[in-house]
Amino acid sequence: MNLGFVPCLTDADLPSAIAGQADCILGGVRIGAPSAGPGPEWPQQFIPAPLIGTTTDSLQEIWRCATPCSSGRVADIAWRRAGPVLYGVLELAESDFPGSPACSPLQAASQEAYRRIFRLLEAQRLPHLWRVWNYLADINRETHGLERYRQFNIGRQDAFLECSRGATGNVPAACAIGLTGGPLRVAFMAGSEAAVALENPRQISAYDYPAEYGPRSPTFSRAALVRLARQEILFISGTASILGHRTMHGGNVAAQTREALTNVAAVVAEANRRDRALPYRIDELAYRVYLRHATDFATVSDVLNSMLGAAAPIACILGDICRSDLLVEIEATALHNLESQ
Ligand code: 3EB
Repeated sequence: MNLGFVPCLTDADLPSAIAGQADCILGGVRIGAPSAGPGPEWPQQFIPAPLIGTTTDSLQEIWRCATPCSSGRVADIAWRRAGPVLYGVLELAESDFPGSPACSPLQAASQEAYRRIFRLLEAQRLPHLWRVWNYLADINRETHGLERYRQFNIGRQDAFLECSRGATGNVPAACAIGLTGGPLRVAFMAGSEAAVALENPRQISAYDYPAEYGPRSPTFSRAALVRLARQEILFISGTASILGHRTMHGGNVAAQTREALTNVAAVVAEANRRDRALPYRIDELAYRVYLRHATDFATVSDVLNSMLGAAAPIACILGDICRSDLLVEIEATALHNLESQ
């Protein structure tokens, strides 16, 4: 089993990346405009958020393997599997969840989404959730007396606890980004082997955030390092301008970008502490950068270029960050082939 990871593909690039072997695409994402024709046959998360700073109106990312995948659809999850690795996509409309005074529709939908994912993983005997990509409408809006991101955190944590997974320590890498509307959209990667969960020495673990950020802490680790037979994946979670548990540089997007990238570098250093043979470099990662304001693009782009060089593949996306005072969030992924390097 050999995986390939191809970020930042335009529609024109896609055919050569697929190389006529669509049954070998484990899954992926499409960011920006919807596809002109029918969607692909692999599980694809669609993120209907504008791309910034590019003339292309959509970008895709794919995870590929060398042999055809098995696939299925259960409980609204579209999934594909290649041996010990599974990629899945799920969308749940909040309107399908009536909620109650004690539990908002978003909280209920979030809990149900994770419950369904955990059930699938048990059924597939691939119990280890490595990375989750969460997108939800109006993430900073307050309803039911609580910001929607905080509602999501309650539902997510309840599902981890209900499914006996624990909500601290060895939890997946993740991101949680706000869009202007639409269902709760969750994509995930999971496998037969546990990932090594990494934390950032510059930050308090998110699962230990104090109550000022909501009644339940978010359930994610700063990064997940996945060891496969001949490969390794580094998933770096959404990373922002947070030191300890506090937002830094309110209102200063250049300083927030520098702080967030310094946090990414600190997480990369943590990965390298456990992985002596083949160090990761911040200029080799594939990035998604979320901006709250499209008008900040030039400023953010200058900082990214000066810290990463101009060659790094970066998708810049208009999206809301889960704290109102955060202007930018950065996530990154890398795949290493252990033998060929
Ligand atoms: C932070 O560090 C910024 O709730 O899954 C980053 C990555 C953030 C993941 C999540 C939230 C999440 O707290 C926000």
